[in-house]
Amino acid sequence: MTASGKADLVIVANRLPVDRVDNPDGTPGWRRSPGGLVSALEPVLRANDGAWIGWPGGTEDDLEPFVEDGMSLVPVHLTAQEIEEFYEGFSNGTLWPLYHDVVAKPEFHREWWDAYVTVNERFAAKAAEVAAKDATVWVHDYQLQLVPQLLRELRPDLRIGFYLHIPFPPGELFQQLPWRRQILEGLLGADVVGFQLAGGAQNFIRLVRQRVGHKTHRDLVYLPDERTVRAAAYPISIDASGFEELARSKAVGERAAEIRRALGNPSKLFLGVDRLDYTKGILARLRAYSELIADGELDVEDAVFVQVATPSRERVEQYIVIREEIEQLVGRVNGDLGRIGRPAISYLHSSYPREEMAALYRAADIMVVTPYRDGMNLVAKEYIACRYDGDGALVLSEFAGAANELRQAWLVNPYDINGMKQALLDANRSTVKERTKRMKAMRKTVVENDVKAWADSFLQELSRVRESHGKPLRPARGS
Ligand code: ADQ
Repeated sequence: MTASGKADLVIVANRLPVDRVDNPDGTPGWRRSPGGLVSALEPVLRANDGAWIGWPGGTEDDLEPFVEDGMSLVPVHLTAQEIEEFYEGFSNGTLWPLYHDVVAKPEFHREWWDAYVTVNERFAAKAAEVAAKDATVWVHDYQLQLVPQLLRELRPDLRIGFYLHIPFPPGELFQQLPWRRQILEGLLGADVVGFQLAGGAQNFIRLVRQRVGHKTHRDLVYLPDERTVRAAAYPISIDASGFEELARSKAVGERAAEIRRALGNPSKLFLGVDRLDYTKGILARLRAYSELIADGELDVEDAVFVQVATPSRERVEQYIVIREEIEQLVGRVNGDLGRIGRPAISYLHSSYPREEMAALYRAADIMVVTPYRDGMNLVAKEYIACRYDGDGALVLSEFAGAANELRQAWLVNPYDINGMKQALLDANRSTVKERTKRMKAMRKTVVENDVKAWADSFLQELSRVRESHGKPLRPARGS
């Protein structure tokens, strides 16, 4: 950010890339959140005097812009009622289930929509205030789909990009939304609308043609004011070399061995790692695994399933229900099938630092990722990045965006319990030769297409549109 408080690159996301912590002296402070998005965007942010606009979490309303870890951060305030109606309500009770194949029933409430509009207006106003003349603004995710259009009305000089991290649904589902047209028009305020998969981009283009009536050709939408909007796929990835480096470290290697020891040195360790969300298919995979034990195909004496579930959206009703269901299933399975010191499922409801995640990935023989629908799923890619030894098996849902790239995984349909049981067995019985062949191919994909390549390709596309408009982005040093 320049002395005038203006930035040439502005990231707009629901959350700021930092979490509130208490300093040792008791005063409140900030800690950088661990996500890959932050590490991908930080170098570009630095190279372009960038700023990041987002909600800091909580309801404090007196936070001024601040610098943390070299990043200029601009807080947007939410009231307790807005957290309920905009965040828990319209974002996570309406859009999240609607965009994930209605795995849970979306709720439509007019007051939630009103809060969504109000909060999107606040984010747009803040971005308009912070962006320098001809700056580039990159808006992220389903909570902020109205921001591109609102911002364009305030600041027609800007280059605006939007990226959706979750799937964009087929028209048959999207059309349930009472405010479908407003969302489509909101997104059309961007110059480039990015999706995880080509299918999402095509769904969007088709809906724009049918519902808004604009002309389209391939991945372009032609607007009456002569502007064009590009809608295309930019599959997100991870900091692959960072994860590999962690996994190779002595400390992580030792911790991986310690984890296996603590579990009684099983000959096979199955692992699931997810945000505790009903889209992730946690129940179905644990059911499939427990049936294999009940059938005598696996034995608790030499196999264990470790399921790590990060607490998430804990005040939303559907999340309270799924948590109870998982806990009941784990209790029942362990009660029925476990032995002393040998639970069938080791269940952890907790969040861990990256080092511990890398150690879990290193320790796991079979990584099980079975969402009913997932934009990408970074856990699958993180596991691959950590298996520098070339071993390890990935069982992956066809309905995760990652399945598009990781074709050599054991692909499953999470609705088909028998099919999942078979895939778990096949992965379990595979030879080292087969596993390393598959892993090698998947590692090539993940290493060559990391999160930096993702951010660069999106921003490059954005700087190509409206060539006459604005300054080109300065690439990060070393790229
Ligand atoms: P998520 O739904 O959150 O992301 P995912 O892509 O798997 O799903 O990312 C989860 C992240 O949280 C991973 O980086 C993982 O390491 C971390 N994590 C999970 N459990 C953890 C734990 N117990 N402790 C610490 N960290 C944990 C959304 C979309 C995805 C899309 C991403 C990025 O739903 O489809 O891949 O955004 O675009």
